[in-house]
Amino acid sequence: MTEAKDLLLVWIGQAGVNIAERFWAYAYETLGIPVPIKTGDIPADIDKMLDKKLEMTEFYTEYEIEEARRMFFYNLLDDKDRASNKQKKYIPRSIFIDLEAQPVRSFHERNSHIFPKDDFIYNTFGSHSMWARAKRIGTNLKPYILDRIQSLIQMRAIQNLEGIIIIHATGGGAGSGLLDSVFEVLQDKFPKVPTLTFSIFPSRKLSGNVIEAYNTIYAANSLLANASATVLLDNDKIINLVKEKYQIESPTYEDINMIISRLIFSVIMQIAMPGAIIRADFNKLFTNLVPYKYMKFLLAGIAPFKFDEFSQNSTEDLVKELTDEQNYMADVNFGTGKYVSTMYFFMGKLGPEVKTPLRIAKENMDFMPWIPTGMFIGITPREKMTLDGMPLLRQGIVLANNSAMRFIFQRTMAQFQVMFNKGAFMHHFKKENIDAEKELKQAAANITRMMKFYEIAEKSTTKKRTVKS
Ligand SMILES: Nc1nc2c(ncn2[C@@H]2O[C@H](COP(=O)(O)OP(=O)(O)OP(=O)(O)O)[C@@H](O)[C@H]2O)c(=O)[nH]1
Ligand SMILES: [Mg+2]
Repeated sequence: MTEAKDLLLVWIGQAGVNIAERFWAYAYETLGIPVPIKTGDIPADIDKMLDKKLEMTEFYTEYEIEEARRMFFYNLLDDKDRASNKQKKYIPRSIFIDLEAQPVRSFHERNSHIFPKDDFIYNTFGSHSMWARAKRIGTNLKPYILDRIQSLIQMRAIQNLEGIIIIHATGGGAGSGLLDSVFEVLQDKFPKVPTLTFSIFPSRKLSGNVIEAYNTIYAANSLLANASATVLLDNDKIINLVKEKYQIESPTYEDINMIISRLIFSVIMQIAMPGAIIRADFNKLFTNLVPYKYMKFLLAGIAPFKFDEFSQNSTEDLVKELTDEQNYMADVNFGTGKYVSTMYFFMGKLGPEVKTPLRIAKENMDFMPWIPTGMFIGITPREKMTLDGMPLLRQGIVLANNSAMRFIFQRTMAQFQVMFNKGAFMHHFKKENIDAEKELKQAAANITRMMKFYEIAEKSTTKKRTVKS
C-alpha cells in the first residue's frame, strides 16, 4: 500500500472559479460520489448510493476509487449525521480566491451545499483587470489567505500535502496579481511542496483586454520563480479543437472548461493511481519533465479529444491522436521545436503493447539529443471504464516539454513590447506606487532568458550540459 497523498486545489480568478464548477461536478460523477444534498431535501442513504455508483464506475478498482476520493475530498461523518442517517459528506479539498465578489458569490449560491463558505476568499472591489490593483489587494489579503489555507488543511485533515495545483488565467488581474500573493504565501508556508499550475495564456482572438499582455508578463515571471511546472493552455486553440472534433459552431467557455477539467482531472488521477503498471507520482512528474528550473513549461493533449459514447478508438488511433502536434491545447508553431521530455499516460482497455505504436511515433519526433530517454509511459489497464457517467474504452494524455512552446511567450512579448515602448498604461501602476517600468523590464528580461535557455538547448547537438539553471 502506498502512503496517502493529499493535494490542495487552488482556483484563482474568474477563469479558475468557472473551471472549478465544471471540474468538481466531473469529479463527483466520475468517482461515483453523490453530490451533497441541499438543505431541505430528504437525505438518502449515501452508503447505499455509493455502493450502487461504485458498480457503475468500473474504470477504477474499489481501492483506487477510495484513494482518489480520499485525495480529492474530505469525508465528513459527523456525530449528528451518524445518529440520523449515516450521512457521508464528501467535501472537496479546494479553495477559491478572487477579487470580484459577484462571480464567487453566485458560484457559492449555486453550490453552497457542496463548498463551505470558508472555502471562498474574495474582495468587494475587483481589480479592473489590473495586476497592480490585484497585487495591492492581494498583499493585504495575504494573512487572510494564509489563515484560510491553514484552517482548510486542518479541517479537511490534509496530513501529507504532496502537491498544490493552481488553476488561473494569466491575463486576468486576479490571475496574475493575486497569483503572486498566493505564491508568496505558499512559498513561505510550504517551501518544499511542489506546485503544478494550469495556466490559461491570452489567446489571439479571445483576449478581452489590451492590458492582458502586461498581466501575463507579470504572471509568467511569477510562474518562472515559483511554479514547479506549468501546463500552458490556450482558449483559442481549445475552441478550434472543439469546433473541429465536436462540430460545434460556436463553442462556449462551458465547452472549453469541460475539456480543461477533464485534462486536470486525468493528470491528477494518473499521479494518484496505485494500480498503474508504471506509476507516476507528483515528484516523478517534475523529475521527468523538468530538467532545469526554467525549463518547466508544458504542452498538454488528451485523446480521444472527442469523448462520447461512440469514442471507441483503437490503441493505435489513440497514440496517433496523442502524438499529433496539432492536438496540443496551446497554439504553437513547431518549426524548429524539439522535445526535452514527454510523459504519456494511458488508461483503459490496453496494456504494455501501447509502447509499440509510441516507439514508432517517437522516430518522427524531434528530441533534444542530450536527453537520454525523453519518453515516460504510464499505463493503467482496465477492462471497462466510465468517465463523467459515460462509457469509454481507453483514454490517453500527454504532457510534453518542447522548446516550441516559447512561441506562446514570444507572442505575448511582442504585444507587450509595443505597449511598453510607448509607456502605455503606466499611470495605472504609478497610482499604486509601483515602479512598473523597472519591474516589467526585469520580468521581460527573465522571460527572454528562459526562452533563450530553450533555444540554446534546442541547438545543442552534444550530450554535454549546455545550460545552467
Ligand atoms: N477557459 C476559460 N477562460 C476564461 C474563462 N473566463 C475567463 N477566461 C479567460 O481568462 C482571461 C481573463 O481572466 P479572468 O480569469 O476572467 O480574470 P480574473 O483572474 O478574474 O481577473 P480580473 O481581471 O481581476 O477579473 C481572458 O483571457 C479570458 O479569455 C473561463 O470560464 N474559461
Ligand atoms: Mg475577475
